[in-house]
Amino acid sequence: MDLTDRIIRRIYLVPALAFFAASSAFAGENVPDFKAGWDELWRELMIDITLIGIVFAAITLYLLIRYRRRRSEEAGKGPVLSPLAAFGWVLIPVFVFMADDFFLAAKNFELWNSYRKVPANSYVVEVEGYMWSWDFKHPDGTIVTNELRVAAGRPVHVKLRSRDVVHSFFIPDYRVKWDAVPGKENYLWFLPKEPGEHVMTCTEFCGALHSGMYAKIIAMPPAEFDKWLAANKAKGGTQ
Ligand SMILES: [Cu+2]
Repeated sequence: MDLTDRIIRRIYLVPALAFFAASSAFAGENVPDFKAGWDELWRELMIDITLIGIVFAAITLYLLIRYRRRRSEEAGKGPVLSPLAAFGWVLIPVFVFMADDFFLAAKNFELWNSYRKVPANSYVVEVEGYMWSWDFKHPDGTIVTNELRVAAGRPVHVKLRSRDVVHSFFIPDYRVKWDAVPGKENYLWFLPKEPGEHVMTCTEFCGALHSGMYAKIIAMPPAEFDKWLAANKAKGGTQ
């Protein structure tokens, strides 16, 4: 298989793989998996720009060496292109690059749409950021600072506010991030698939203790979470 074949096969393979990845991510449950979608898109982007970069660099290098000036008095005598040929030499490489660009942009918008569409059965948490902590308010009124406990397997709808300056709510493991802006309610959602602990951190420089403005996201087995919520309510609802 020569190089052209490989490149062509890859061009056909990319949408096919992406389609299967997307359909399998949506098949198991109705909730899309941001981590898989985001990582897939990132990998795709890295592979594609590397491949395109190598091809373009190799062609440039070849032309530089092939048509270099060998003697100081040598005058160039490059081939004269017809207007149509010149147009083609510009248009074809641009088309190759842009086709990949549009493909990635389309995948990106598809993922983006699912980021903005909160699943109907989500657990709603009101989150308020302030210098330099996070308050998490559960539907029963419980407020916990710098720690959010949720039930694994159920999507979490975060309603996001700021008490003072611009903060940003970021859970790296779940690939979600959104700004908390004073005077405005923003939102995001994520799915804690498995029980476990994750870091949630402020990712907008917001003053001297910005680096200490982080919290724990603790995804618990649903039965344990219900117990925790009930016990917490019995204690008076705040921690
Ligand atoms: Cu902050």
